[in-house]
Amino acid sequence: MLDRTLKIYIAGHKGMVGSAILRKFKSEKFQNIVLRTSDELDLRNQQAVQLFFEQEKPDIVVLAAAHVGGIMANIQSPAVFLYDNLMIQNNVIHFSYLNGVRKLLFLGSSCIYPRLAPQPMKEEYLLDGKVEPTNEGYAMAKIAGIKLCEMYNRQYETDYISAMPCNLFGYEDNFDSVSSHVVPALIKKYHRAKIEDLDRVEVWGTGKARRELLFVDDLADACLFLLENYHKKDFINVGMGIDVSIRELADLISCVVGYKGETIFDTTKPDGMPQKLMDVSRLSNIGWTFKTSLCCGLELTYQWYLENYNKFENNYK
Ligand code: GFB
Repeated sequence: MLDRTLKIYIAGHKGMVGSAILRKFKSEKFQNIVLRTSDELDLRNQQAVQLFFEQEKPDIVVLAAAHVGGIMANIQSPAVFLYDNLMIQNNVIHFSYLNGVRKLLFLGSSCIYPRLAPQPMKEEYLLDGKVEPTNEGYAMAKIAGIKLCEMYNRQYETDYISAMPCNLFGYEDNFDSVSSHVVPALIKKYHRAKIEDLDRVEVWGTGKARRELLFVDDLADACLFLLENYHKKDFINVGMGIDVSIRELADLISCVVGYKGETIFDTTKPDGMPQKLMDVSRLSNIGWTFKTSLCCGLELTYQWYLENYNKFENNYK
């Protein structure tokens, strides 16, 4: 078990993933958590990151800071996804090493795998083929992050581990109509359609693409589990090992929201990767499995949206 007095820096604590990890660590009574907002510390800025690490000297680093977005955001600004993420992870990993960080957890994404990888995707399929073009910038950055951790471990004998979560959703997600991921986008669309009594909701793509979706608080639980139980090994998948089609997901979300109208599919919009289902046996073999079913996670997220939606929906108070 990790000593609760260790100094832990959670990079990216304002985002969906980082805030879930912060909640988890607080609930587990960690007493010495270091945080910086992106206004206080721009992780792309090498000198600022150097100074921060020299001053704070954390024992453990959780690298949840990243430039993230859904399929459309990735298509629109691939250079930003590649550049920002490379800069953030290079700075945080390198200055962690130079300042004696004992353990670092790097968070990636299932989009690192080849577009046409056999399903479910095992960790060893990395770099067996070309990645999905809609998220190439993000995937390349995350692959570089995995390799950076692996090579620092190899050359410097550090203990930097990488977790690759499947698609995530939950509290503090981004509900922007264009740049969000599918779950917040559909919660917002179905909720608006219910309130405005609209006949139909438009969902992007064919509805046939398949995604594995994990509630973000379960990911946070897995992160602590990995920090405590996984050492100096290859990267590891984190997910449920179950996927759904976007059509099934849309039906589930419309049901959770209580929308009674029709769903239509806009096939001019991209599907992205045809399927992203991970093999999670490496993780289950060491003793971790998910706790929140998809349906339950969607209900919790919709509840959170209703309680917080003035933040996103000033027109729908
Ligand atoms: O969540 P999403 O943007 O992520 O889209 P990706 C998942 C699927 O949902 C795609 C469909 O097939 C979308 O076409 N979809 C349907 C929608 N309606 C909507 C909608 O209104 N909004 C959105 N966003 N999707 C991202 C990557 O890929 O996933 C990132 O681009 C990252 O790099 C992230 O890996 C986890 O799974 O397609």
